[in-house]
Amino acid sequence: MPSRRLKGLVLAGGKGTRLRPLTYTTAKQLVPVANRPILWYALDSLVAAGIDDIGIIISPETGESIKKSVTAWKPSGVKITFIVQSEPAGLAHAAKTAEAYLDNSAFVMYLGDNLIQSGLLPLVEDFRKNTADAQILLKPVENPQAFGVAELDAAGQVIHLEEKPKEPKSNMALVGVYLFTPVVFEAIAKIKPSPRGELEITDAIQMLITMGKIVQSHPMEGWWLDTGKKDDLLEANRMVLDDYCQTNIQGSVDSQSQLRGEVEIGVGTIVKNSIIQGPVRIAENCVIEDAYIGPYTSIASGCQISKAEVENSVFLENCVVSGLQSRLEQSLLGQGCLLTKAPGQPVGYRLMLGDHSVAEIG
Ligand code: TTP
Repeated sequence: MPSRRLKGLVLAGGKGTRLRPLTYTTAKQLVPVANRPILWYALDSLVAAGIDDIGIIISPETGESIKKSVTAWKPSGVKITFIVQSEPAGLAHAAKTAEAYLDNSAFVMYLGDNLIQSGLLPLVEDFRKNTADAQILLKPVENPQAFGVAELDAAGQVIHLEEKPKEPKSNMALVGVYLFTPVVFEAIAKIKPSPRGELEITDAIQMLITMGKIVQSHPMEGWWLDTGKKDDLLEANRMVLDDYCQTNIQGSVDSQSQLRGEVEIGVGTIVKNSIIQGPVRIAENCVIEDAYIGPYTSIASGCQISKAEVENSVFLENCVVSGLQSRLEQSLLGQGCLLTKAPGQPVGYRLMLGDHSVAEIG
């Protein structure tokens, strides 16, 4: 049997409501993890699995910024096609929007805000050669109510799937990477929007099972993170720094400073009288002075941190953090945030937060 042609489909549209206020100005797939946009990890993963024809679903609102970022990522030899989804009407709707691009090819659908540790190559190779109509990845989770959940029979076959069930029949969640043949479009044509108004991919896969199609499932090795919320994003940042951060000092570090563990410092960054305890990634043109930067912190370019302690956090570009009384931890700062000591002797907190900002103050 000849092996199947396989394209990639990355979903980078959607609303990103759970990452507001960042997603008022940034597509959620472009929020960085260890100083690289989340989306780049999905693209890398597809390319590493031998897929060189990739469609990317974009929304009218954030599509241009996704295009710009993909141009900055793009390795040679990969064909990229952008497909606009007019409204975020669900994962199955996004797949349907790409039907013409996919042109009867089997495909790997990858949620652009998901990160997985293990390589996709064995899975993709297997799917190229076998006769399954779809292949899904499953992973045990602690809170199955928040995911698409699979019920398996004694032999491990998927017998039923449900999106965000109130009473989950198992703790096996559907990972955000799926392999489909074009028969999935027949299933999508038969499903109706869910109570939240979306065409759910879980319902489409359930429909494939109802139609008597072969849906194979595989347990997933390694970590999988859906970065849709702040704490998940910080967790992804921890995992990626643990796996990939390697000491590389391109900026300048004075003799009063100490670097411990794996620390990356970008070109033009100046570190003075500070302790940096890796794994930590600091991008270009930052100034770190009289500061402690603790493990699992990623700092994007142009940030200035002085007289402050920071740990387990992600800063986007051009943040200024100085004169903090307590350690800043588990924090996600958007571009250009200013966090400084109030002048004089303040008696309370002084905040200017964007809509849907979150401040947990001790
Ligand atoms: P979700 O995280 O399920 O949805 P969302 O982006 O709307 O986020 P939120 O729930 O916080 O409002 O989406 C998973 C991925 O799929 C993400 O990269 C966005 C993308 N997506 C689309 O491309 N089109 C869609 O219609 C939807 C719902 C999501």
